[in-house]
Amino acid sequence: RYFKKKQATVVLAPFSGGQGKSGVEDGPKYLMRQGLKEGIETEGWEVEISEPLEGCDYEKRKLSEAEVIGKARNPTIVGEATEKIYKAVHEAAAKETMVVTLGGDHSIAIGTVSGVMEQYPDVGVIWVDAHADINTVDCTESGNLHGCPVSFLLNMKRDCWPSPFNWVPGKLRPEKIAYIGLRDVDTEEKAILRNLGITAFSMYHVDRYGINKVIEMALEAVNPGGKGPVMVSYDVDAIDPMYVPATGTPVRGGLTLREGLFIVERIAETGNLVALDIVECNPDLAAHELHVVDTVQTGCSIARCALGETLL
Ligand code: 4U7
Ligand code: MN
Ligand code: MN
Ligand code: MN
Repeated sequence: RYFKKKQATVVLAPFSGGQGKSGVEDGPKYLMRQGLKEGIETEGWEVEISEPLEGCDYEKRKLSEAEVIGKARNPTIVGEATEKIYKAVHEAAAKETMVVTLGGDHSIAIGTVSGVMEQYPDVGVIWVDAHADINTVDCTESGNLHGCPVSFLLNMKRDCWPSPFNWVPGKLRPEKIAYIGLRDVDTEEKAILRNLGITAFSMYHVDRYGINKVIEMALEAVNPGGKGPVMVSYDVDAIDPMYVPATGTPVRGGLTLREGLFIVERIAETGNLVALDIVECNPDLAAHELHVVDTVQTGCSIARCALGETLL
C-alpha cells in the first residue's frame, strides 16, 4: 500500500455551483452526520478533517450573481472553489494521507484530481458515473460545469476557458482515465471519447463482461502492471436510482448496490488507492426521509468499502 501509516484526510466540499439545483452543498453535512468519519476510523484510519470552503457562501453568490460566460454557468465561483479544493487536496496528499473528498457537485473534481496529480503525476483515474462529464465549455448544452470537469483536467479547449480556471494545470492524459457505469452520454461527448481513445465501460459492458472483469480491464488501462497509484472519482448517480434516489441527474438502469460497492472493494484490495471523491448526494431531492437515508448510507458505504471494510 501507498501509506506508511493509515491516515486519512476528509476534505469537505459543500459546493453546488456546477449545476442549478440547490441541496447538493449539504452532502458533506449529511454524510458526516451519518457517521462517515467514525466508519473510516473503525477500519483503523486516523482521520483529519479539512474545510477549504469554510466561510465562503457560494450558494448565496450562485443565486445573486447568476453569471454566464459563453455557455458556462457560474464560472467564477466554480473556478474559485475548485482552486481552494485543489490546494487542500494537494496539501493532504503531500502529507501522505489518503484523501477522501465529499461533494458537492462533480465540478469539484477539477480541484481534487488536479490536487492529487501534484503529488502523484502518474495517477490513474477511475471515473464511476452514469455520465462522462467531458463536455467542453464550448460544446456543453446545459452550461452546467459539473458536466465538464474531465475536459478541464485534459486541457481541452483551453482557449475558451473563463479566466477563473487559469490555475488549472490540465495535465491529465487520456490514457490515464477510465469510466465505469456510463449510460447517459451526450452526442458530442461520445465523439470526444472516440477521438481521444478513452477507455469507457458503459452499463452494456457491465452486463456483457460482469463487473469483476470490467474493473480488471479499467485498472489495467489506467495503471498497467498494477504498480502505480489510483484515484476514484465516484458520482453516486452511477448506482441505480432505486438505491440512490437523492441525486441531481438520476438515470435508470444503473449499477446494483453490490456492483457499486464491489468497484471500490476491489480497488481497496489492490492497495493502490490514494484518493476518493464521493459526489452528487443531494438530500433536498429526496421524496421522503427513506430516500435521504438510502442515498447517504450508500455514500458512507462507498467510503468504508474503499478504505477496506469488506477485506477480511
Ligand atoms: B454529473 C449532462 F446534458 N451531460 O452536461 C450535462 F445530460 O456530474 C449531464 O455526472 C451532466 O452528475 C451530469 O449537463 C453531471 C446532460
Ligand atoms: Mn453523473
Ligand atoms: Mn459526474
Ligand atoms: Mn448531477
